[in-house]
Amino acid sequence: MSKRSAIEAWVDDAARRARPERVVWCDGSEAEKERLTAEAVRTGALAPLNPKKLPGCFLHRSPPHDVARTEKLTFICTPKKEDAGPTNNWMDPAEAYKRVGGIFAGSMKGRTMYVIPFLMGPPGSPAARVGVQVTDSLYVVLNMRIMTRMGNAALEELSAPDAFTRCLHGTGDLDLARRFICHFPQDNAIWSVGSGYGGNALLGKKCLALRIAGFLGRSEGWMAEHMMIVGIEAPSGETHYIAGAFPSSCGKTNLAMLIPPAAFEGYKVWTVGDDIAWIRPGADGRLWAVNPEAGFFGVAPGTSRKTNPNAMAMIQKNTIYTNVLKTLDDGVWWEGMSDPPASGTDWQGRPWTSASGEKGAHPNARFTAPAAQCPSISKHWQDPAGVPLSAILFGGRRARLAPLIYESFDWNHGVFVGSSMASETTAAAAGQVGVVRRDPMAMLPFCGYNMADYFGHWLAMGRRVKNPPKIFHVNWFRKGADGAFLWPGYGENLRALLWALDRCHGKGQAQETPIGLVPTAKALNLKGLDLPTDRLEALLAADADDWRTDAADHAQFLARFGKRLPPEIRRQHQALVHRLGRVSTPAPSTGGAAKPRKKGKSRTVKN
Ligand code: GTP
Ligand code: SPV
Ligand code: MN
Repeated sequence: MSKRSAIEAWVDDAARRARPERVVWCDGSEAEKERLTAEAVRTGALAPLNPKKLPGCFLHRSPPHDVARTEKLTFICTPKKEDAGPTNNWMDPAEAYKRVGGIFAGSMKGRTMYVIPFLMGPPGSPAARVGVQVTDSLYVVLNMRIMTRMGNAALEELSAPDAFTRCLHGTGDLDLARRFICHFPQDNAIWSVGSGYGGNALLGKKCLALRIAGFLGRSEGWMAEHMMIVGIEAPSGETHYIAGAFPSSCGKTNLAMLIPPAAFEGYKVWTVGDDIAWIRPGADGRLWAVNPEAGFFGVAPGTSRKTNPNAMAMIQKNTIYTNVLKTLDDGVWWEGMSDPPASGTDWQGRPWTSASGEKGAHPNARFTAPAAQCPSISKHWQDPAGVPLSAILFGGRRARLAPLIYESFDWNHGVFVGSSMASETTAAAAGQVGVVRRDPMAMLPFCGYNMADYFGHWLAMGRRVKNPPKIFHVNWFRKGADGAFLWPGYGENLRALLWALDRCHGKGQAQETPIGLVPTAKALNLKGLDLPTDRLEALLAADADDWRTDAADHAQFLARFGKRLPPEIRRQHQALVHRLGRVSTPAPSTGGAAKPRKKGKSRTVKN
């Protein structure tokens, strides 16, 4: 069997189903990009932008009901429902193939089916994985070209004829009643119909690199995480790497590209990845991370020369903009980028004025840009071995409760902290925005199997490595009584990262509290930052009553997993309740209630 024959057979099968007028194999070349871009402009999938201001940049406008991931229509189709777990939508595989197959059948009549071989992970890396996606969307092809290594480069990496993830995508009619994003981990396959948007349609990203990869990683001993990866270079020239899991639209891209505040001269920050990390144990007993992607599909609103200058520099050329405002001179604009232009064309293609009070860009408007264009890109971003992790961060948007940063007591406690994550929902997914929901490890929408088993896998990984990274929790989004953010965020977040790295190196003062180790007021380097003492105190506070309430809610969440929840997570929960000094609720599931204890006196601990 030739290397390509299994792919060819699968593509033939897809074509027999969708019945396109023609099938075009993508090779990933520059000439092909030019040709497909011209075609996309001709058919209206892309609008040209000002070639002087934004060379090689184009604008795409999605239909208004296809502007975010649709989690309600995303399914894990394992033979047994319990293997998808209580936090995933489940569909029987036979039913899913039938339903999605029915919608897909004949859906490309008169259209072109593009075949996209793609590689996730650096070429030559043992971590890299090949996928093949078919699609009838040029927008998808051109995004996949930026976000993955597409074309011949991928075929060359195929280790065995059958070793590819089958990614079937059809735009369909975009009707929500006929939209399904289905994952078949046991078949290494993804079938997605009815959406042309981001994570629903660029199947290498969340579908393959998180849901399918996570499933594979569990049996193969590695992890697929919704994490950015950043390197912090000290003035000494030493670089340490940190991975961070924050839910969608909660700051990964910005943290990965941060520019140190003026007071931190000599520090450099290197971007390895902004959304996904594949993590495996190294021979040195540490965890090593690679970024499987080749580009950034970043949130536009809030991105400015002040908040994220690296991203702004990155997106001045060869960038696809999705659902932003078009200015009168064919430039782009979004809320938070700069003072608004007087008028323009909004994300839905309607005339817009700044006086209208309407949003010019969709809150989930995005840019797609090649990683190589990022000024802070790390020289190791394509290193086949990845980078060694000193620390892992969990974080989210929490107006209350969580301090700016705290350290977990050890790996298992850190896994428990990850399981406790919660965050205000954002425009990255369809549905209500701003409501707090549990989102363990920022993976609630992306875990391809039972999340109880996922917690178990995290615990097992800790046992497997001698020098696991330290685990921290961060919150850049705490608000004061006036509703304003207490912390300036963005580049200033480096101050928290440096405390975390201090802790990794046996330095940095911490206060032991029931929730973990919180920096002492003096331990954070606040040089050059005008932060009143009471604000700092508010940022670092962990209110016991709030935490008891949260622990009760977390218990309810964990109870959903029943007996499948690893006992260690239950034990950690009981220990937290115990430390909080009063039992406010029964412990999750069958576990007995913890003994009440007097609140321990806080003490300052050295590493
Ligand atoms: P996904 O691509 O959806 O996974 O998101 P992400 O985690 O990469 O989020 P991103 O960095 O794009 O940030 C999302 C939004 O949060 C943007 O509007 C940012 O401007 C804003 N943001 C990022 N970091 C901070 C911060 O430190 N403080 C505040 N206040 N806002 C921030
Ligand atoms: C997210 O929603 O977390 C994203 C964008 O990074 S998407 O590719 O749509 O998943
Ligand atoms: Mn994401």
